Amino acid sequence: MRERIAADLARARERSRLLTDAVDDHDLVRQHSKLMSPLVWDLAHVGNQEELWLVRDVGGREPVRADIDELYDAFKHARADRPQLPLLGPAEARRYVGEVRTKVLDVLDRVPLEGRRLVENGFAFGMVVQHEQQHDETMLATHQLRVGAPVLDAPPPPPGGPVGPDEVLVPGGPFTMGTSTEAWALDNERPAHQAVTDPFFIDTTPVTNGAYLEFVADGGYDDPRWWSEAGWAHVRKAGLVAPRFWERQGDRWYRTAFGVTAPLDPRQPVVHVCFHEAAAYAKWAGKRLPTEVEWEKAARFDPATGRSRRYPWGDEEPTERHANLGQRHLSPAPVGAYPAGASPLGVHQLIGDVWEWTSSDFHGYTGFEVFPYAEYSQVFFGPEYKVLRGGSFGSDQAAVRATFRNWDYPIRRQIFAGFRCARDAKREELT
Ligand code: AVJ
Ligand code: FE
Repeated sequence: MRERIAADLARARERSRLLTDAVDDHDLVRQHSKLMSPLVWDLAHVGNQEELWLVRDVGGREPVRADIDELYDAFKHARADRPQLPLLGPAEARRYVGEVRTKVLDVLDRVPLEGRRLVENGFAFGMVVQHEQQHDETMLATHQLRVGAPVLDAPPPPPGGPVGPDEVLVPGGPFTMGTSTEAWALDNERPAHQAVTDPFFIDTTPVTNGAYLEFVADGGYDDPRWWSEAGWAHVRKAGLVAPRFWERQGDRWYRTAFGVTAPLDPRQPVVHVCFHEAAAYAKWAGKRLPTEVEWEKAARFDPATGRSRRYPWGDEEPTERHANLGQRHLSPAPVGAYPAGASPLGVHQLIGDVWEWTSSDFHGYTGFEVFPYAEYSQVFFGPEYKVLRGGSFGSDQAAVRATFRNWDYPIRRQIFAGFRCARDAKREELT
């Protein structure tokens, strides 16, 4: 287990380093969007959380820098205000995270991984790995918002392929949702419990750019019929006409990703849409967004055994054959690119590619217990946030599984979010 933890910590740090070494000091300290922190804040914040949990709490060691806790406490300063703080500069931040990591590797060598719930199965280390990987995805989103010459490079995703029918029927009835056994699952994924759905249809793939373009071309953004009241108010006020980073030149559409503008790929899942856009498209298509319960059932339920899997393809960890994860590619992959990652019912690309908006508000499951701190999940429970599932091409495999829950405001578009549609099954469609 220690080796695996050390490898996961190293992979996260390699990614953080790549994302922060890619730009010069000026781009590291400046704010690329009011929605995001300066990259140099993310870097030192990752180190500070690692220090708080692993050096001080788990390791019982002296603080490395007790004087900077306040600067890197996400609840003390809004993202928009962070550039004005007396932050560690690029060289200092790099030195700080390195010093913390050296101590953490020593703690990892010496501390018993049992006897205290926080360290059982390496949980605290797993939490810190996931935290760094989540910030690596946030930093990738900052890169997407940055204006200037491209600095990131990665091979294109694998080609698309056949995906079968447009939608599949998920049988009604109970299934096991959430987990009580996944070692590194976070508090909001717990506990395992029985959830029940009616039979429903869910799309085999995320909604593609090509399909979404039909909604745009049909005047979808100008027609209040498709939008909720809040969605319509937002689309008008914000002046939305298409997904973020789309641009029309004559009668052709282009998309800019990480500084590169290219013709829209009609087979790739749409990305950078807000919840309101997703819900409006679904209504226009005669469908709706899946609930979070439906999404998880489609992703985990194996009708042959009645069991819930860890991932759509089974219980094995993702490989590059299963899902587009880990920033291996800098875009979603075309639909059908991951046949090995499909669920037993034939639903593709649930994990990776794009986060998928669901219609559900973010709440704790029945039996939820804060662990180990309320500021990870509990303070966000309530109707202001919508749940997203499945991870994106920017998410690392340590920080996604079929029980993993993400959340954001329904107007946000900077995250790598798309969606798929669902609909109720009619009586005559049940076999
Ligand atoms: C789970 C992605 C919503 O970025 O706000 C990072 C993850 N929590 N540091 C976020 C997180 C604390 C969180 N999300
Ligand atoms: Fe954080």
